[in-house]
Amino acid sequence: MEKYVTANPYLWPYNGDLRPQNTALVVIDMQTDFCGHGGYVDKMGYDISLTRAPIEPLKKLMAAMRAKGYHVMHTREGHRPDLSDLPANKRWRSRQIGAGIGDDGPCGKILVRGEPGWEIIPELAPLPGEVVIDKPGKGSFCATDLELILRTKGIANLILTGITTDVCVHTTMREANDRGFECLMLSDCTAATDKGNHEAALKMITMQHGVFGAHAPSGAVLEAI
Ligand code: C5J
Repeated sequence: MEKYVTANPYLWPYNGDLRPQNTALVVIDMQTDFCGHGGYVDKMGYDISLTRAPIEPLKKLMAAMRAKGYHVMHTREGHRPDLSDLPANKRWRSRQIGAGIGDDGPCGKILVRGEPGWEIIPELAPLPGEVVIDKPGKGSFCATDLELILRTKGIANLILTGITTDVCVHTTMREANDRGFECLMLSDCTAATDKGNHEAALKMITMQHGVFGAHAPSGAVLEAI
């Protein structure tokens, strides 16, 4: 029986093949560095109440999807402690805004693997056995084994959540769409450091009848599953 999420601009997934076996909830970069006090986003001077907004809806969604047996996966943006995977222009750019990646901050070295700021926040911690992807960039497919894992598990549909809508979540959606994955971004389980950018990122998805996929509030997924 076909099953769909009521989404914009089309009922998602396109083929109605929505099952726990072929669908993953991907929770992107819900780390202290992006939504905690003293983390990277806070140090840059952005309002972390914006990036914290998805926490509650995500808790509810993760519990529901886990209970139904859907795949739940997580990503963490961060660099090796020796910074050998940190491009010079990324380090330079972050220093210009006062939050140098690899430099000491209130939560340890900013965006460095193993540091307190790099950890996923405890409220949304992965459960044992859930896939966690460590990525050095914005996209979750760049320099990671995510695609291999998804293909091995037979996953075709990705429900994309986390922070930030316009940077890591959007980059991941674009990478995934180009690889043929069917993507849904959740409007209340994502957030940007700028409200206008969040809205714009959602609107971009809807162009050309869903050029990167579709978007919906998490309530629509809860209803469908
Ligand atoms: C950024 C992210 N904004 N997770 N990373 O650098 O969106």
